[in-house]
Amino acid sequence: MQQLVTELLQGNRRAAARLISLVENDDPQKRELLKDLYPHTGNAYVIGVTGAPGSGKSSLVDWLLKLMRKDGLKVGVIAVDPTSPFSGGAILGDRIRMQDHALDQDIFIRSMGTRGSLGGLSRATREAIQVMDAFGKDIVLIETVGVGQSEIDIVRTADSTLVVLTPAGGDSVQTIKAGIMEIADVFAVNKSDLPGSDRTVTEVNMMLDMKKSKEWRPPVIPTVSLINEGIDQLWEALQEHRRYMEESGRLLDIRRERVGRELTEQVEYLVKSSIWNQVKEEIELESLVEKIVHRRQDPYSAAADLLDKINFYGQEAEEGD
Ligand SMILES: Nc1nc2c(ncn2[C@@H]2O[C@H](COP(=O)(O)OP(=O)(O)OP(=O)(O)O)[C@@H](O)[C@H]2O)c(=O)[nH]1
Ligand SMILES: [Mg+2]
Repeated sequence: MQQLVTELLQGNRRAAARLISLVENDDPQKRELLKDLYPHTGNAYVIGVTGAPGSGKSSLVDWLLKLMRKDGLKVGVIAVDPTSPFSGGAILGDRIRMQDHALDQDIFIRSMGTRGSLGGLSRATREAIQVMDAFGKDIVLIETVGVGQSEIDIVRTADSTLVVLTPAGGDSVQTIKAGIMEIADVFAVNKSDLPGSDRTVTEVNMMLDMKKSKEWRPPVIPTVSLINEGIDQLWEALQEHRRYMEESGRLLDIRRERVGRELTEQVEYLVKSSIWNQVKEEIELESLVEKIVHRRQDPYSAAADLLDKINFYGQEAEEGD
């Protein structure tokens, strides 16, 4: 296992792929591995890309990859699809023009679905980012389909978030989910070759102007990802947001919040698993459930008894001595 970490740090792609699979599958050795990786992380800047299905996220990512590579940046891409049962590399062929990048040693692309990521896609994504970070990527792009809370959780891991909209085509932009408006640092109005694009750009700008002024006002950039249109401006806007995050201290703030959440999560995880391991060793849970379901005991006192039995509160054990 230690070997895997060494190989990753040496730039071995197979080691990277294996490590991501291990975190995805919640392998028991995962914690140890992530611990060893941690000192080698902290360099990667994470950009989230989200938007409705088919809005053009992958084709935008594809163009952005080209510009990033031109700037000499090493890039990792994680395509997260909360609606897909697939993980690994297979489906990505369609999603991102792999053939263009497959031979590029400094690009690493990985897709993640719900299968395999036991215990949460957003957690698995976070850990995959750690692997790519330690692997030496300067930028990690996370593409995620905008379908609900899950993508918002995922995007909370990003340092900058790009939201991809398309011309409203009759619908008003007012229908854009409030949560999505809140998380955007940069907007792309993609498919700007289609009618209604100018109106969408104007409406989004108006919505943003109505908001209480924040320090950072998200720019709205029309793009056509079928051809290479607006992508330079988009990359420029993303870099500007990064500069803002770094110079204002916001980056450190959000990373501090994130580390705080992760620490809390870890503590809760450790406490929970240690309690349950003890409980399962000492108590027949099934018979307890039977008792409760037949009303011979209530769940409230049962839970309290349980903790008493493992001496959770640690008191009065030697009362008689
Ligand atoms: N007219 C037009 N079509 C586009 C443009 N960009 C992408 N498309 C088309 O929109 C479809 C979806 O593009 P993708 O880049 O796969 O979009 P996506 O958001 O990654 O899709 P999912 O990952 O499935 O949610 C494809 O058929 C593209 O050809 C554009 O600028 N204009
Ligand atoms: Mg896609």
